[in-house]
Amino acid sequence: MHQNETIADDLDRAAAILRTARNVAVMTGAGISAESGLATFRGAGGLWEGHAVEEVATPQAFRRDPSLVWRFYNARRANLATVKPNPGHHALVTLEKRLGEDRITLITQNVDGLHKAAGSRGVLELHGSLLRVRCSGCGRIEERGTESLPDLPRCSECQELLRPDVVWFHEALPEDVWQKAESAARSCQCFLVVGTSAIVYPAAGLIYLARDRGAKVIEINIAATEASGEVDVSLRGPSGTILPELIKRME
Ligand code: BV8
Ligand code: ZN
Repeated sequence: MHQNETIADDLDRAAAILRTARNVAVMTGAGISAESGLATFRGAGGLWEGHAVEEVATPQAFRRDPSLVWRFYNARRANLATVKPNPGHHALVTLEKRLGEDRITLITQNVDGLHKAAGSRGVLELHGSLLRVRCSGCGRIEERGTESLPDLPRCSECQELLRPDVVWFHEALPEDVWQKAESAARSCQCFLVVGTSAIVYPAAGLIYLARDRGAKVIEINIAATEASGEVDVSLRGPSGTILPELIKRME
């Protein structure tokens, strides 16, 4: 059995699982945006100017050196202005149209806003979004897109420091978003996990929650991950190719 025969068989098995599932939950990570040109966290060693992401994306780092943290985020926001969704994002929009919004829940760990840009509705952004800022004083949230911000942007209402509206390490995820993601993982028959190393919790825990509640788990990734040993079907390849192929086989 040579390579692409097994891929074809696995794609057919995955398509059959998707076709028969009443409810589908999809969870994506940085890998789905890699083909849009956005660096993943652990692919490039997760480093930015020599800093580990876990060092910069924390409340402590922001308290210690807010302009360093803003330089990190402004660089990513500026880069975001130059990228667009890829066929993987668009395939998930097609899947949502095929299943209907009440039968699919799209959960993402990404903060790049590319699922919404592609047209996905009701995206659960577990870790927030680079396109929004939040006031560290009065808590106001503003959509600022990728417009360039000063190194130390301040709130127009209370003059306190603004921060990116993302969930940093050692911060709790937004309660309402987490609850919806958890209940989607509990009640789905198919959990499709795309482009994540399954290292970051509590997001990665959704994979095992779904499996333990009887869902079939399909993984799309270019490499093996922490979760690969626990999935029902593992589709090895770039999501920009695999996802459109998978959706096509659902016809
Ligand atoms: C919290 C926003 C407690 C910021 C991010 C157990 C329980 C709870 C917490 C923990 C726990 N164990 C450890 C923790 C602490 C920590 C954690 O998980 N640490 C890890 C490093 C071990 N978790 C937390 O701190 C969380 N907070 O639980 O607080 C608490 C609870 C209550 C009250 C108060 C406090 C918060 C976690 C969120 C952190 N914020 N991002 C920002 O982005 O700047 S996480 C960051 O990593 C990104 O959001 C990213 O999405 C996420 C996960 O990374 P991946 O998306 O998987 O990306 P990665 O590069 O790792 O992998 C890419 C994959 O794609 C690879 O597998 C690659 O093979 C694949 N790929 C590449 N190209 C392609 C591809 N696949 C397909 N096609 C391709 N073309
Ligand atoms: Zn304010």
